[in-house]
Amino acid sequence: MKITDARIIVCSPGRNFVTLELVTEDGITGLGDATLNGRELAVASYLTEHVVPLIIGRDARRIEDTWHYLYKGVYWRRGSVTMTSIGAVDMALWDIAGKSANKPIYQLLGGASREAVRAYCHANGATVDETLQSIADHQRQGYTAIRAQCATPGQPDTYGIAKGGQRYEPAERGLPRETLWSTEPYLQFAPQLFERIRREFGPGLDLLHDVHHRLRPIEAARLGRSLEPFHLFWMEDPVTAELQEGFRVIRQHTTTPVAVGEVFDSIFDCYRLIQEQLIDYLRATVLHGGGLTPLRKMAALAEMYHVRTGCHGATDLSPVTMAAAVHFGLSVHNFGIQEHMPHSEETDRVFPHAYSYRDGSLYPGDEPGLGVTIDEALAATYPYQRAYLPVARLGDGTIHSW
Ligand code: EZ4
Ligand code: CO
Repeated sequence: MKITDARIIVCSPGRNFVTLELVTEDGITGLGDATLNGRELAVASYLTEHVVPLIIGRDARRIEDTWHYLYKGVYWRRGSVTMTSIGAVDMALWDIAGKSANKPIYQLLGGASREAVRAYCHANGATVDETLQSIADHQRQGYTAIRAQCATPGQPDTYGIAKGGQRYEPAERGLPRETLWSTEPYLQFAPQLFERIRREFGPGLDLLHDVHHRLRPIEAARLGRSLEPFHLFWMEDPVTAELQEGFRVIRQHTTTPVAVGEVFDSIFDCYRLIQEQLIDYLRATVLHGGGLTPLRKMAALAEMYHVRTGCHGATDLSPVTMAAAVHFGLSVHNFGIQEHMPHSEETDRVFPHAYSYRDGSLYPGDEPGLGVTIDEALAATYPYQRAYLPVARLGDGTIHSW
């Protein structure tokens, strides 16, 4: 089953997406998401110039072989642009495998390990009252696990806060916005926020929180310890994982569970964190982690060490990646939870999909493959628009992790 055609579709229905479409000699098409937020065209060009010529004529059934061909064959291994490109090809090949077997992909991954993929949503607010209101609204939509973010008083640019009732979307058109970050007020405020939330909503609700890589290890240890009375489901990205030893410092001081990995691009980013049991949830995505092929291996390693999956599911991953995450989460034994940030209506119209949300969970639907298509005519009405994630500075002007 030879691959005869490969196309890269760039569109911007509210935000930018890059999509790879592979076509086989018998006319089966497979879709792969290739979106790298803020660096979209680098992946589009990598695929067009360097990957498409390599995969035309290859057997679409040889998924594992193609993955290693692209991973080892590049010589310059890893890196987000390379791994996002390989992830897109891998996703598209699994889509083709599912369609040619006439089965949803989770049926090729060992079948369903559970009835549904539990999802958590985002509740955020410029004030504590707004965050409490947002949690209540999301509970009414059926969510039983909610990520809570709130602007630190006096710091309107705190990560994760939407503008004027809109949905939170970090990338903005034009050049990067500069935001201001201050650690100490945040460390004092975060436990006050979760104290209020527990008081209002009781012990039953699962609460998550994203630190977004902004702390140093000992600061993260202090945060984790100060949040212990409110028993979070997880504290996400407390420090950057470039310094893996940082997680040891956190672990020495707190029992608050730790999640990390939305920027990981291979098992080499996390094998020590897993084997030393320094984390509890692995957030690598099917896309930026290099595809379903390597994600299954990461999950298998994590399973041995009681680490569960909690895949990134922000809106900068297209519905193609969301579908892959739902099939993966339904099948993998050590699934923990799936992030769910619903896409805009514009995005859902461009990418009609079989997966759906109901009562706090995601369901893959019955379509063969990933169950996602792209309306190319509609996509063409939304041309690419340059957009960047913000950057952060400290009060004295020093650049900080955003
Ligand atoms: O800021 O995906 O947990 N979710 C997140 C996201 C990230 C964006 C960056 O592109 O941290 O909102
Ligand atoms: Co995050």
